[in-house]
Amino acid sequence: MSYKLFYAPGAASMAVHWMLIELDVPFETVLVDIDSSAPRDPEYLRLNPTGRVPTLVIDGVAYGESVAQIMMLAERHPGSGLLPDAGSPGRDEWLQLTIYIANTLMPAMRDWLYAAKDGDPDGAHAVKALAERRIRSVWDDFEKRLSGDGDYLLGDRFGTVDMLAVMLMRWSRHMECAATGRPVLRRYIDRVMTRPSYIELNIREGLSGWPL
Ligand SMILES: N[C@@H](CCC(=O)N[C@@H](CS)C(=O)NCC(=O)O)C(=O)O
Repeated sequence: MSYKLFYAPGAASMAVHWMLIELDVPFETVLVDIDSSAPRDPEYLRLNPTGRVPTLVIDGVAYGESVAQIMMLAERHPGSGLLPDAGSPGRDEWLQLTIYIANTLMPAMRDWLYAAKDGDPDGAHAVKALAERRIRSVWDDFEKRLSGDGDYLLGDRFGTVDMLAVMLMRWSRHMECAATGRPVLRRYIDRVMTRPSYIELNIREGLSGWPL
């Protein structure tokens, strides 16, 4: 299996990069400058017509969508322990939470971060306010999950949903609803960030300064 990840530091590629590190499989990375105002390289657009990151090339075939990429990696490496096995207790809950993150949290984050670029800049304030309301309701859900016995979103095992959640919590750092402002979420972030894979990810992506 060969993997090539097109990424930008701290972007939606972060969770996929983290997953590859957790799986401890060989992979290549290619940096994409998503902040440049120059048109995206046509070569890149051929791989991912949205021009966004991440793009994951698996055995020569390019795929977009970070959550789908994580699920593809999970399927290709069964027994990783990063998700409940097919047919095992907890698998349905894993699917539900993964889709909830992809359908509810990720679009709200995109709306907040790109309100003025994706839409009418005059309406950006209202879009961001609605996005923030949606993000708060997800944090409420995560808080409930983390107030039980388990240390992680799906109980006592770290997994794919935690990589997605922590990446997205990081994105909230400049929002009024920053995840770190909630003690239960802050303790969870502090727990996850001690993982060697997270430390390695931050080194490889040159990230620092979160959480403060
Ligand atoms: N739903 C996509 C969202 C990807 C996305 O929005 N990526 C952002 C970075 S976090 C990006 O590439 N932004 C640059 C742009 O929109 O031009 C995914 O999860 O892969």
